[in-house]
Amino acid sequence: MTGTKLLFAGADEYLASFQQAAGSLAEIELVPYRPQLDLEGIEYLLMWRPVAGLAAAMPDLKAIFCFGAGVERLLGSADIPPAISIVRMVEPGLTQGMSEYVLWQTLRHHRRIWELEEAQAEGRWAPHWYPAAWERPVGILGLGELGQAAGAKLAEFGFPVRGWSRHRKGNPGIESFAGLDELPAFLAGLDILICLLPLTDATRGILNADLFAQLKPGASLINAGRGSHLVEEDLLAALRSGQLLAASLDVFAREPLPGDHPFWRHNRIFMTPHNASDTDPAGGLSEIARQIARDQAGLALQHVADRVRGY
Ligand code: NDP
Ligand code: OXD
Repeated sequence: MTGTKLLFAGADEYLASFQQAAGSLAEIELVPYRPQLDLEGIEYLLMWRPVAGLAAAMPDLKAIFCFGAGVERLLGSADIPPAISIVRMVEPGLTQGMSEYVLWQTLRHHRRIWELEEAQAEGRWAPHWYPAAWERPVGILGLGELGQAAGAKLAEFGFPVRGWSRHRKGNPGIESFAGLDELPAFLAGLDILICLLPLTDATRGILNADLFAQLKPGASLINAGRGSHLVEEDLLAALRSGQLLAASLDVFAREPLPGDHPFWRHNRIFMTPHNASDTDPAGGLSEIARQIARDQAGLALQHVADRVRGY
């Protein structure tokens, strides 16, 4: 018996690892996309950046599975018919990777690791002081799949953790703030702010001067949501004034970040090239197989992006 066809329309560099993972999954037959392929009968598509015209050219398409958790590009693609479900990626490897990134960067800011690295580079023995974790309130903008998991890890490490979302949450160890009305109370006195929001009309540019001014002076920013959450000039100004001490950025308005961008040479901006976390091919395909089985059993797909709310 052959598995259900899943058209792979992702970047070539990911194809081999997904093919390898699909090899041990009887439920799925991964079909690499190429022009002139007969698309008839293929009901499911795996995609990250929209391939122009592809969804509309698939007569039997039922759902698009996004490689990643952020679906703003697919939602913004005018040529994906509205009847096609767009499914966000939720899988353990992606969640674990983001928790690792958040913990790694939070500890970098909590312990001001760069001061030790600079001292070592200069051959200086320079022990330094840092507060206890429980004296460092950490806030997570976006308390969804990734924010809740990362928040739980930070709480385990003893940080007082706050989370901001549209709807109130009840996660143990995470103080929940909901909606714009509660944003000032969420921000007040934060030492470290982490952005794990989806990019929507409501969240674009949210990391701006007005928001930075509401944090504790000398706070740090960690952005792993999307580059367009950040107003770049406001970050540079807040670092100059000392309102922000440092920032970790994984995502950028333009990716790859142009070589002449001032972020590259800033000694308080720590960058990673949009790989805070990646979908694990085996975990991602197992999740897709599970969802396809639901669909074939007449059950609703899960984690379907809502076109109106934008995530
Ligand atoms: P979810 O959809 O599970 O969670 C999104 C969270 O944001 C929810 O808590 C939601 O609130 C909240 N939210 C959305 N809009 C608003 C708003 N206007 N005001 C307040 N809260 C809001 O997404 P994930 O956790 O799976 O992923 C989050 C994002 O992380 C992705 O969209 C992507 O941009 C980014 N990402 C980055 C990666 C990287 O490597 N850098 C890897 C993976 C994801 P509510 O719960 O009330 O709906
Ligand atoms: C994602 C990402 O959205 O990798 O999953 O950014």
